[in-house]
Amino acid sequence: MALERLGFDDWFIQKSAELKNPDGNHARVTAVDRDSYLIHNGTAEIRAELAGNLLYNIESSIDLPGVGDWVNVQYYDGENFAIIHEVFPRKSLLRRKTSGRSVDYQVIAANVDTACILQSCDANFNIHRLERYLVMAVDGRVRPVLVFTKKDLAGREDLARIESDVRKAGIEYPSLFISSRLDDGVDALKSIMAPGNTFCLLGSSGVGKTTLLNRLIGHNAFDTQEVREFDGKGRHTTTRRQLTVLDWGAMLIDTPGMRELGTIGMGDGIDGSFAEAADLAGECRFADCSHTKEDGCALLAALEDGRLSRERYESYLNLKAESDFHEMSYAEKRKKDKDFGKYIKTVKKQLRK
Ligand SMILES: Nc1nc2c(ncn2[C@@H]2O[C@H](COP(=O)(O)OP(=O)(O)OP(=O)(O)O)[C@@H](O)[C@H]2O)c(=O)[nH]1
Ligand SMILES: [Mg+2]
Ligand SMILES: [Zn+2]
Repeated sequence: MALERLGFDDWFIQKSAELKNPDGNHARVTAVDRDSYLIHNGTAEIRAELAGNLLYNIESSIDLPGVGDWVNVQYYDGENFAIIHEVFPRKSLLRRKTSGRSVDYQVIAANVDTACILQSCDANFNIHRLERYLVMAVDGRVRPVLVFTKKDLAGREDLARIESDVRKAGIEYPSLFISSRLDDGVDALKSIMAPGNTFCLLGSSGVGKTTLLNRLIGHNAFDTQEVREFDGKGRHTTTRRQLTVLDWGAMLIDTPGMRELGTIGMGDGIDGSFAEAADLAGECRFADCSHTKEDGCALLAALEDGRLSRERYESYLNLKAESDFHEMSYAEKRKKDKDFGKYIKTVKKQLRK
């Protein structure tokens, strides 16, 4: 299998010129499990680890290779093992705030063309969660597709409610209702999964990401587990991010279900997925309008005359506030890290004198 079949196109060929070693061995990261990696070079999947130098020079966990990244590697042990030396620039990136109080990003997957955002029709459907996933995708330059799973567990009214909630929220991305159990709607998804393109499954634990992957593979290649009886939540069965090349040539990344979906510094993603609200915000009289009380606020005017729904207005402001707040702390943290780096360098220099 040539590298092109794994998605290495003109864009990456061009970007390779920016690397420290443009002529290195290129490969794609296919699995990440803490500090151990798998890479594919078109011929074989090989175990890999990070070069000490790469680890030493990163400023943030976002700079670490993630599943889907293109990397430069050096082979050892007769091509049975590789060391990752460099990460290619990314065409697109799904990332999220690391969980807990730290303000940093974590790579979910890189160089993804389409994100399949899964919610199950029975219990998991939540319009605000959906909005967060959309922000994440749009912010990362990834095309979203909404996939509503476990159609077999939902009644006609449930499906109608989901459709109308999505419409009311002004969400216009393509959507599919499927049942992996009954193999219903899976072909429709398959038909949009073009060879050479990379897809990523996103969604809470238990919505049926891995079950869908197994369906597309044709057998139960990966573990799945019943959701919990008492609250219908998943059991966090999948623990590593993994890229599978499907037999018709499309690639699909399965991910562990996410507990938290913080949006730091995702202003672009928010403006992209709330385009009409963002356009209105551009028309406010004051550039620093808070859209809550000012005269000449275009958002408030649109809210008043019904062009913008209250739900949409509130989601937009909430996500913006969260994103801006974290952006500020993130910028501060980066600056501190940088200052600290400079300080270490000066100390080292002085020691050498
Ligand atoms: N009724 C029904 N159950 C399904 C369907 N798809 C998946 N399930 C069940 O939902 C449960 C959870 O599925 P998984 O595929 O493990 O969920 P996941 O999203 O991969 O979860 P994590 O790996 O924990 O993130 C399993 O018991 C599946 O059999 C479906 O279409 N219909
Ligand atoms: Mg899973
Ligand atoms: Zn305003």
